[in-house]
Amino acid sequence: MASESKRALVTGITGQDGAYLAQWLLRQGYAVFGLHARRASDTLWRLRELGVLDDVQLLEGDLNDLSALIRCMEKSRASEVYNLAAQSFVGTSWEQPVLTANVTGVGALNVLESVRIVNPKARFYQASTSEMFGQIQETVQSETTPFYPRSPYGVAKLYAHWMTVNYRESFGMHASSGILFNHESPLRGIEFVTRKVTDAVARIKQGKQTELRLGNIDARRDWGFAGDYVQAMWLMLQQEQPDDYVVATGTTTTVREMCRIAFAHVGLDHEDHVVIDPKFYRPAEVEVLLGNPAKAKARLGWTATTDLQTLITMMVDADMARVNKE
Ligand code: NAP
Ligand code: G4F
Repeated sequence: MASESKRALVTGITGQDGAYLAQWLLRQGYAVFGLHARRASDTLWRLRELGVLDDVQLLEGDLNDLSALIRCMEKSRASEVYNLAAQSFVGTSWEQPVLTANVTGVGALNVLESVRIVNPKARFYQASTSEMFGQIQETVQSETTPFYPRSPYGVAKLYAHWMTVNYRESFGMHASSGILFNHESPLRGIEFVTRKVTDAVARIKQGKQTELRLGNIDARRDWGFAGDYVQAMWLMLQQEQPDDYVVATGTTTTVREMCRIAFAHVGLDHEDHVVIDPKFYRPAEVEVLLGNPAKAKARLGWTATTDLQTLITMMVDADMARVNKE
């Protein structure tokens, strides 16, 4: 039995980070509750793949339904609340800006409100993002770098970020915000560029596809492994004082180089298969992101353990096995 102080509610538990965080919290002895939005198709595959589906308790609800969130807080009696749910795909945020604002922005406020109403002493984590830096104002981004979001997603996340800061300052809540740079894994959604590439590499290698259509491959990202990053979320809520932290590797790489690594792992040359398709260009691009994780290292004792080569080869191997099974 988990103690009363080790009860966690995770919104977005069916997503990439939600699944890894659930696994991590279960290993720490928590009773883990997850907000589960009703969908027509299966969204539980990640929890199943990590072998934790039967160990978490799913509670029905949506980020835009405050009454359901209040009920989840009451039922779970959570002492820690991790708000990971979001419309998280940047590209979609131009097609569905209002939905993105409602879910990714106001949805976070709903979670904060449910905590304030039911148990204001519960500790709260907000999944903020390096997308808030957007058109970067400093070469290396830290907690003090000014924000300049470049997408409806980035703008919505910035609203949620400042509401988290505001609830900390207004109500004395233990509310922390992790400004996480891109993090990936074999559980990454297929629409994000790393997984789109590793899935295509597996299909091309096994003769099921010939080309891979991409947008701006000169963009640079600071990519880490999601399994490492969820530990930083947990560490933030174990601190005496709430605060905001950049979580990153401190290395930036182009999409082009990431492709080269993925294709080379199975003996292919990316230049033989990658086709540039303007359809995948964004109305406003974030050209480069590079984080400084010094504060997370000094205060949380957290560092990224997985370099890009290791991460991408892990993802290609997982997709090779998946495609082979199809
Ligand atoms: P993800 O795989 O896209 O997962 C998003 C989760 O949100 C899913 O569980 C999804 O549920 C849920 N969700 C979406 N709309 C919802 C709604 N209206 N009500 C309730 N749940 C809803 O995202 P991720 O990569 O794990 O990222 C986790 C969080 O960190 C997100 O907030 C993301 O914006 C943020 N973030 C991610 C990164 C990164 O590189 N991965 C970096 C910085 C910040 P369904 O499965 O039912 O759709
Ligand atoms: O993989 P992406 O879609 O991730 P993006 O836009 O950086 O957002 C991810 O990381 C954020 C943290 O910085 C999170 F907050 C957010 O939720 C999400 O997890 O695109 C990465 C880069 C972009 O510059 C994009 O233009 O790859 C470029 N790219 C080039 N061709 C492509 C493609 N991206 C996608 N998704 N698909 C392409 O075909």
